Amino acid sequence: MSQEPQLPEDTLPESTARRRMLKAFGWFALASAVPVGVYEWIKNSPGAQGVKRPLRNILNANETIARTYFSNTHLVPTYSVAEAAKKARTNGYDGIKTPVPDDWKLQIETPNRAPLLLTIEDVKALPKQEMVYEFKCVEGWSQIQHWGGVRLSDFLEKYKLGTHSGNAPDPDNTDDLFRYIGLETPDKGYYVGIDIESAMHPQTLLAYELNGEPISAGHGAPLRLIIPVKYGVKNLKRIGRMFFADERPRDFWAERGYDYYVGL
Ligand SMILES: Nc1nc2c(c(=O)[nH]1)N[C@H]1C(S)=C(S)[C@@H](COP(=O)(O)O)O[C@H]1N2
Ligand SMILES: [Mo]
Repeated sequence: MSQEPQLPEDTLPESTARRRMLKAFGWFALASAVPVGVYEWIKNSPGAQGVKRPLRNILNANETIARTYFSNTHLVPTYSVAEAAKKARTNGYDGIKTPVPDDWKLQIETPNRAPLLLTIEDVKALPKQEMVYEFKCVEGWSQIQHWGGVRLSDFLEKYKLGTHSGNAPDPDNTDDLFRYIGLETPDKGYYVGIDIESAMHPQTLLAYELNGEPISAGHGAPLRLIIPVKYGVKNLKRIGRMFFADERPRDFWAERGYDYYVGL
């Protein structure tokens, strides 16, 4: 994920000085490249195309820069809504073979804290993000799709989740974050573990809309994970339970031989 600066071998300073240089380069790269990338993403995102577009762009860009948790946050390319597939492909029904429970709630568990039960309205209370990107399945197909939901990082901030301290996550204190988020369907028939770097990526969404409509049962109603830095397998449909851990949560396809991280 991270790009190493290219230094000619014969000009390498002695090791301490080199480490300092690399560190300085890292901060420079973060200061210049990341905010521009994030800004481009916001600017090109369909959700920003309202009446107040210029103002929203500025607000969103500032907000996003302030909430960039990790320096190696590369953004996946985004597209216009017109480029999205009119009918999204469906694949994988583990954990979603029964009807969506009428009394669905998002169950959230953190070690040493009382569990939290949230409704879909609690999720929708956060700023809505729309994103058109290329969804990729390890089975060899991909499709440009249009999703809507809330940023997982915004959600964790609002409900003060994902930290050992019980405070809202803080981009300046990433050591406070649990290392993994586990997600399971309500019946536990499908489950994934997500590394915190990928979970806090600004394009990772708790999605409740596909093509501007509530997500259908087959695509993961009422709420699913959309995580563009991972292959389809990690994009769990019908989230029932979310939990935080420093040990890798169990993972359906990792248990069946796939790489645990399946990153793009
Ligand atoms: N609950 C659940 N989520 C799942 C799966 C599954 O079998 N069950 N399959 C995964 C795989 S392999 C892919 S490619 C995507 C497909 O999402 P889609 O049906 O919306 O295209 O869902 C992922 N999430
Ligand atoms: Mo997949």
